[in-house]
Amino acid sequence: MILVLGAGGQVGSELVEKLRAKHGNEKVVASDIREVGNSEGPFEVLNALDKDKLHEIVEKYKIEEIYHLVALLSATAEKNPKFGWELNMDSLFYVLDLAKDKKIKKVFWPSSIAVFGPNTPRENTPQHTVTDPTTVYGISKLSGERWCEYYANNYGIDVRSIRYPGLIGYKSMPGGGTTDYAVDIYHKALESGSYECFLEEDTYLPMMYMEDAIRATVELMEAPSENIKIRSSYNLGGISFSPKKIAEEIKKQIPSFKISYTPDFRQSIAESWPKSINDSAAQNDWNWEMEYDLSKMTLDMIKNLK
Ligand code: AKB
Repeated sequence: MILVLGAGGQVGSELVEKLRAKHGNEKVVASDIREVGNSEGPFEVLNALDKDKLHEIVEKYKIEEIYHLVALLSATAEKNPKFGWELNMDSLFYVLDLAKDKKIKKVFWPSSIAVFGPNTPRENTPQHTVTDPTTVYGISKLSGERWCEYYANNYGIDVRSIRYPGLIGYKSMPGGGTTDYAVDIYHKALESGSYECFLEEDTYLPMMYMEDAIRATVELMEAPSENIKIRSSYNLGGISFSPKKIAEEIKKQIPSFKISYTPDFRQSIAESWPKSINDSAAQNDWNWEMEYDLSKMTLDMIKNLK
C-alpha cells in the first residue's frame, strides 16, 4: 500500500492519479490537510505535523511506501520562515523515522533547484557543486537532502529524491513558488489575452512539464535499488526558458497575446537559482530522458486548457 502526503497539491493530485492507474485505486491512500474533492480511492485528512495520526494511518492501511509531497514553497516560506522550516523539516523526520523503524519500506521526498544559490555555477549546474541557498525553502530542502542521505547511509533506508525544477501542468495550480508564473501565464493568455509577469523578461530558470516530472518520479521509484547511487537528491534538468521565451511561444498560438513585466521580491530568488541543470547522473543511473520541450509543452498546455 502507498500513502501520498500532500495529495491535493500541484504534484500530489497528478501523482495520485498516476499511481492509482498503475496499482489500482484501493492501493493508494491520498491524504491532505483538507478534504480534496472526488477522491477515487481511500482518503484521509492529515496534517503532516500530526505524527500520531500519521502513525495511525500507516498502521491502519499497512502502508509500505510514502510519497511525502508536503512543503511550504519558496515564496510562501519567505513570508513565514519559522513555520516553513518547521513544516518542511519536522514532517520529513516523521517519515524518515517510520522507515528507520521498519514501519515502511520506501520513501519519495522531493527536493528542488532551490538548494542552489548565488555562488553555484548557473549554467548546466552540476550534480555536486556549491549549494548556498538564500531562501528558507532552499535551506530546508538542502538540509532535508543531507538527512535523507544520512538515514540511507546509517540506517539503510530506501529513500529516493529528485531536485524538481519549476513544474508546469494544466490539471493543477502551483501554490506559492517562484516558478508559478510559468503556469499562470497560460491561464491568463487564454482568459484575458495578457499577463503581468512578476519576473523580468530575461530571467532564465529550469522548468519541466508535469507529464515528464510525474514519469521521472515513478521511474526513479521503480528503478532497482542498486542503481540509485545518489541518496540525497538527483538533479533533473528539464527545459530552460525565460518569461520572454515562453511568451514568444504562446504568441505562436495566440498572436494577440501581450506580456508586461513588474518584478517583485521573487526576482531576487529567481536570480539566486540556476538557469539550466545538468542531469547526467539521473540519465546514467536510472535512464532518465526528458520528452517535452517548450513548444511541445505549450501546444499541450493550450490544447488542454482550452
Ligand atoms: C518554487 O518555485 O518554489 C518551486 C521550486 C522550484 O521548487 N516551484
